[in-house]
Amino acid sequence: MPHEEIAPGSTAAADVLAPNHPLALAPVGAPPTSVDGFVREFLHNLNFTQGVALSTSSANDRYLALALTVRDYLMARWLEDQRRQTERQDKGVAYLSAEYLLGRQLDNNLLASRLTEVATEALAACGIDIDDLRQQEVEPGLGNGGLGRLAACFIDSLATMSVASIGYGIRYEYGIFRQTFVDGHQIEQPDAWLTLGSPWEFPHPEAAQTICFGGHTETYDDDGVTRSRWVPAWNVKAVPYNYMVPGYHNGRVNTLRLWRAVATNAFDLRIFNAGDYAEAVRAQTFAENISKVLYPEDSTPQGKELRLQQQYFFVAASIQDFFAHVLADDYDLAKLPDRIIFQLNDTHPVIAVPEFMRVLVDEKGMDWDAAWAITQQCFAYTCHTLLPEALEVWSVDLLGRLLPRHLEIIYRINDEFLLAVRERFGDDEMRIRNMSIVSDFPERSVRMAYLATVAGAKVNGVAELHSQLLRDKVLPDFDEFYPGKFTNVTNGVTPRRFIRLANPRLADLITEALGAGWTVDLERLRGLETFAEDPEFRARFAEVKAANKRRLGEVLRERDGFTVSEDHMLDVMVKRLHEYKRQMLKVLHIVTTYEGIVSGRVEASAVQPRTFVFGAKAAPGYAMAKRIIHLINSVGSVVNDDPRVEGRLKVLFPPNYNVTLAESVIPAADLSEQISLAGKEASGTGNMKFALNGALTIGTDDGANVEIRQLVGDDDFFLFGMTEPEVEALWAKGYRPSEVYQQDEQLRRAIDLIASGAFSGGDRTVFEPVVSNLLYDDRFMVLADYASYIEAQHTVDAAYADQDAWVRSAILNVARTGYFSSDRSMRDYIDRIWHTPPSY
Ligand code: 26W
Repeated sequence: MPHEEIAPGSTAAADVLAPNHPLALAPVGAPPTSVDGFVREFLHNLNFTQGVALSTSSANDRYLALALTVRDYLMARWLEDQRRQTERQDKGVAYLSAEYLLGRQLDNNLLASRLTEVATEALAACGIDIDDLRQQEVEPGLGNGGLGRLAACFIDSLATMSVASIGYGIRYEYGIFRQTFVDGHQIEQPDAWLTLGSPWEFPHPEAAQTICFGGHTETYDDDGVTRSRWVPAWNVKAVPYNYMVPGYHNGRVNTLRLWRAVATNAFDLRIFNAGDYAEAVRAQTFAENISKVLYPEDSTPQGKELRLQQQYFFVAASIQDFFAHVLADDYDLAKLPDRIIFQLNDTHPVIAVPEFMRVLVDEKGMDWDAAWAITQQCFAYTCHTLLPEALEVWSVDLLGRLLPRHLEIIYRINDEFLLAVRERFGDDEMRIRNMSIVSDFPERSVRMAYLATVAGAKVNGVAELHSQLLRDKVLPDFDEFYPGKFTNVTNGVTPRRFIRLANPRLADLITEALGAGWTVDLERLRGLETFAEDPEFRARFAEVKAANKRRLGEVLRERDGFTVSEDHMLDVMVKRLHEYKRQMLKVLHIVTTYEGIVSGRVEASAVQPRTFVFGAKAAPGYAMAKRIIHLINSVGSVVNDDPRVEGRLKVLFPPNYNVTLAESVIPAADLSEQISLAGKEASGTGNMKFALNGALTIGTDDGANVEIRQLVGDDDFFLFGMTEPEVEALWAKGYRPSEVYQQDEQLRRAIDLIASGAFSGGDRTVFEPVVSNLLYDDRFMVLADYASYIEAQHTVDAAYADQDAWVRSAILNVARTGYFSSDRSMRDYIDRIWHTPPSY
């Protein structure tokens, strides 16, 4: 029977709730409330916040009331941690990131606060299936891919490890676009994630900061000292929205602070009264555009003014916030490096460096040299790419218009840096040109990665190979000039979201085998190695995988009308669509297998039944990536409709791959495709999620694949393709893809089939650009690695035929990849970069 609605209670005024109040600080270690208590709070929120009765409430009302209830149980801890962070003035981390790809919050927050069971039962008592409410939540997709998801994993780990830290970013009104397919083509729709209300955020308009832009600079005499100041032309308000970041079962709640842009003067009343409404709200529209939408470009910067506005907007707000609300008023500025380290998540927040200098020198009156010495200890920089086209530069012209004082500061930093380079290496003009932060070609511009490298106390890549290539290929002169500055921190993923939440069956099986505790000490998964030898455990592990496939089947049926065959190998490639990641190589494998069967050359029964699953968004302006999406969909239609391969081959490409879908797809996968050209994928983090969920990897020697293979071992990893030095050697020798095509009959058949129009209703023009790109350009050496890839896929087929051995391998993958917990990444950042004190 559903409970009755309840009447409002009364509370006495106090700073924090009385200790016996149901929402007051509960001891860590037990659920903070009973089922009855939860029912009462839930109905209270439904009645008094949503303003509806249970009987008339919508699913969204119920979801919101549930979210508020969970939130309430985290609140006392959050207030406590906020109080402690301002009280204790020891060193903390400010993570500066333009992206946080958070995924749904409800389940994570239930898990962190031990409320999952209590809430499930409480809702059941009200006649509600909690699963229906989970589906209500639109995930905050405030990121593009790997970099944004990494930031989300890191803040989860920081909270779980009780590290004093705060995440700063942008509260985009529209996150990454929603992808749909029309006739196989990608169509982008705006992601209006806030429409039905966002119960996880706490706006604080009273704590808004003013952020200035434009104008000019001038010098003035300050008691005999010549000083500079910035006279800006316009400004906007940055309003903070706080989000709870609960640690896992440790009673800790950190903060993520995202900034929203609003107009300083909502509108000009004079114009409004004169009747020109459009003109009156123009300023407002202009200001609010700054946090309106996430740039969907991944790895190819669009030198757009609005993007630079976004970057400066959020870092300037964060630095002001730090000085105004985090740092004690009487704090000795000379000791700033003992108090704060700003971690720069790629170059997007690097404009924080001149902003910090401007605040110290122009506003706090500090001497330049002292300020620079401090700044160089207060920042560290993580690089997430090796693609030259992804290294951000800003034109001097634009910087001068938007941030004139910052440009001056950058020039001075560069002048002094180049002077020091001359002192060390002599007048080697070539080297000076190569190292200059300000470059002259193709137009006068600022190389943000160089600025970050000069300013940062440390510079890190995101996997061993990547960090090595960063030192050897991208920034060799800097490595020589700054010995000890470069380091590595291999990426990681949070086991809370990507094992516990995404794969509860596996989580339970692991707990049964190893006991509790592995979720926060993932190296304990090693203990599963012995279980891999136990036939009964293998059977149970196989049953978990099978159940996950069934669940994925349900999700995809509901979402897209797809059917997933349980007896198929699930071969999965999910990641952004980019040529360097080589979805085309996967397509060639599918077409080769298909062509082999339909031509009669290969016996269908000789091929393991496989379902190929893709998930990928293409940047809206990336024409080749969109064509490849169209090709995948077209190959899928033909293959799925062809009775000759029925029951053998299937291609599924659910649209709008996001964190929520990842949580269903990854636990169901048998084979993980990590097939980038060696030297191109900085790390990859999907690769880690798959291995930890018991998929075997087919992969190149690239990014973190290298470390995964080292840990897992060659017997349980399908390696193929050239190594990075081999790639370099082939370029040096001269790479002619058309020759590879001529010499490999199987490859020729696959490419010819695409070129023939077999996947485009006989129209040969549709995929002609894809084909000629492969034959005559092939920047990512798809054809060069083709033969090796196909051979490795044969090995996969043979291995899959022995199910028991496959399952053993899968268990060993889980057992040996505990290293890839983002908790370990955080420990490495603390030891190698941040040197923050033990947590409290
Ligand atoms: C628009 C400019 C731009 C440039 C670079 C946008 C986004 C980027 C990112 C650096 C791209 C990115 O997400 N990189 C990925 O970062 C992950 C986390 O470290 C790595 O695992 C991936 O290998 C890397 O591609």
